[in-house]
Amino acid sequence: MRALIILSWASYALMACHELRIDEQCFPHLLECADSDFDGDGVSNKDDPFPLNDSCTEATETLCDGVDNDCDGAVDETYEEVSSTNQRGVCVGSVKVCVEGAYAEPDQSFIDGYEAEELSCDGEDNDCDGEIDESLDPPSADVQTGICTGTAKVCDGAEGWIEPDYASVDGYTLEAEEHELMV
Ligand SMILES: [Ca+2]
Ligand SMILES: [Ca+2]
Ligand SMILES: [Ca+2]
Ligand SMILES: [Ca+2]
Repeated sequence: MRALIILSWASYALMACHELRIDEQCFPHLLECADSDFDGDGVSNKDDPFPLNDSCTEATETLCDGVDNDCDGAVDETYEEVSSTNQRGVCVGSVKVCVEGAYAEPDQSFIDGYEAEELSCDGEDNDCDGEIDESLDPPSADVQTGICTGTAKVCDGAEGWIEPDYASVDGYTLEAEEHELMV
């Protein structure tokens, strides 16, 4: 009989806590119950969306820990964003991914404008190494005659590839250009 009474009291207490959580009210005679932690998961009853289940601690999952914290059947389907290690160039703002319960660096190939090796003349640091438009292989300039043979275009950042300053080519003269264009 005594066991039955204790069991009944516990059931009442649990039910009361459940009601307290739903109603978000704090009745004086339930304060002790609200601050208890029946399932021992470290979250007090009043803050625990599942006060009787120690693996369900969140109303909406935020932890990347391999556990279905909100008991909706999906593990780590949402989690708190953590910045990825490389925050340079087009990688600025990229975040880590959650893989098997642990944060991991993202696959950078999915980042807009990312290049494993910088290839684009676009004013962007595409390979996220801290340098913009470095070590590019420029295409040939439009004029490939006379002393201008072999000249290459110049990277002008966001403007892209532009013609070189032909006047800076050794031996260049306006007459030479006119002559070459007439040939
Ligand atoms: Ca979940
Ligand atoms: Ca989780
Ligand atoms: Ca770069
Ligand atoms: Ca670039």
